[in-house]
Amino acid sequence: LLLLTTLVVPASLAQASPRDAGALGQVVPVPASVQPDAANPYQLSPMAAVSFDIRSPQARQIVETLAGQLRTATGYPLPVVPATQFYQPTGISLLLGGVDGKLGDEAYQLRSSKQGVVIKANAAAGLFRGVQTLKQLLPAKALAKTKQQGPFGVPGGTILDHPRYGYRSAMLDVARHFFTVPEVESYIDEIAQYKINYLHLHLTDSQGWRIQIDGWPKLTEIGGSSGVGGERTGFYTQADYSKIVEYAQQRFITVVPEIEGPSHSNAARSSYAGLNCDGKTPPLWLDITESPNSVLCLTNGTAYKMMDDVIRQLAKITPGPYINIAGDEVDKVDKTQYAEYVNKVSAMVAKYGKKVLGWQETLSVLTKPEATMGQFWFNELNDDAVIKAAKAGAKVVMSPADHAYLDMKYDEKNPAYPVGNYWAGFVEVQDSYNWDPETQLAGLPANAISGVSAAMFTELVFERKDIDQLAFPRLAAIGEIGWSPKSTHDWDSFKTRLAAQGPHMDVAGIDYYRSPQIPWP
Ligand code: TNX
Repeated sequence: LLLLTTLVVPASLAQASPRDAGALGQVVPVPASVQPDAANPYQLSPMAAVSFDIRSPQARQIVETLAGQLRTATGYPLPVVPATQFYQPTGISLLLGGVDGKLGDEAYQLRSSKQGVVIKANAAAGLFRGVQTLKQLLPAKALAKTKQQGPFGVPGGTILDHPRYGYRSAMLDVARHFFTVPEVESYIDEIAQYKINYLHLHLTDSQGWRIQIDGWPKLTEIGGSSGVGGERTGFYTQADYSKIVEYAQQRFITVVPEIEGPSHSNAARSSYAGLNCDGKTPPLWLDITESPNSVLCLTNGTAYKMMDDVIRQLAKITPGPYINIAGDEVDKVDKTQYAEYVNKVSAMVAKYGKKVLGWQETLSVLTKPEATMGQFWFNELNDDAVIKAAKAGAKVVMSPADHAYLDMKYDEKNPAYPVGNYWAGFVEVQDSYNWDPETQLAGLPANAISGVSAAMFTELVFERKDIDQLAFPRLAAIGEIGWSPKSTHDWDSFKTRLAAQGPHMDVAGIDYYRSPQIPWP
């Protein structure tokens, strides 16, 4: 083991040229370090077993899934069997331990040689991330949904990999257009391939309220009956939501629920008169724009009563650490009332045992900045306040719209085509890649940054296939910005590696945008 560790070269060296890392480095996001051993590749054989650390039921679940995927295309039996540190059957093995604990739960080592592929990690999360790498190293045909001709090789060598940031999210707006449980689950499968570890669900907005809340049935009966253009209406029962949470958990992705307020709240206000200061419910709002007076009444107590119920119930069905209280775009909200809302609702989140996430606007008014993680989306909105809060202990997630908003169109071609926005400009794949969380907002302390988020608002996203076209391949770029060390970031390397993953996206059924910037095979 000692020998092995010393063989692993620093990322900067291994990645100096992607060609030097050879086939073992053709992965997105690029691993922290790659030590190829081209003379010693593995070839999956009909005799191979797929084994899991006998101490880890989660490792077993991961290999069961992997074996299932590989059996279809290879036609090999690939039995799932237990392994220990001392004995691994020939084939693919997942083992706990053997990786520096300081690198965290998501770190893994992948070693490929003629004898087999061994993935080691401190926790099941790392084993899962390592398996995503393995699937990218195998030829795409090994994961096809019909039987294929071998060989099914894996390049030889050792990868030691760990994330740059602990928070790497994909945000999906299910409020403007509703997406069903199976539609969200298939998106979870897709984002998992790029080592995303949080799914942020934008559950409410002016055009729809999508989560059932006991005691407030009209939120979904009325507020769930709308959507942009009257299309894609609906909501999740709490059981539906739990299904999504569990599906994500099995892919080592944590769900973060978001409830909008005090703006972006027309659907709630159409449902309950008491949420309006004039005591009247406005009509449902079906437009792509924000409803003109979409502000919760913050003086009669009803909104706070509702939020306490909502957050208590969400906290109960959300095993992850965060609840997102939104708080964005509040020009129409009285400043004192806004500050009171953000701090009161933050206190509710804490009372029910969760940590607060909010959009960057909330960072302007916090009495306890150290208790919040703000999601940055736009420069020059409240830069000084963001920096000040960060210096006072707030954490910041970076999702600058001109790089990380997946709902932006790729280019100026046919701006009238309905899918996608362009208020933040056109965002080609290279724009999604060429930025850095540490320099996006000058003066923001690097140690305040907890990660990145690739955000998909859906006012102009109509069908499930639009999600694929917009997210892929840009989500892969954001995934790499968030996972791989800064020293490895290099557009020419990225576009080559991404191109190599095109066939993998094809077999995974991802209907991605064939950006002309990428040399697809
Ligand atoms: C801005 S980002 C919004 C959303 C829109 C999005 C469209 C943010 C905090 N607010 O309400 O859906 O732009 O790209």
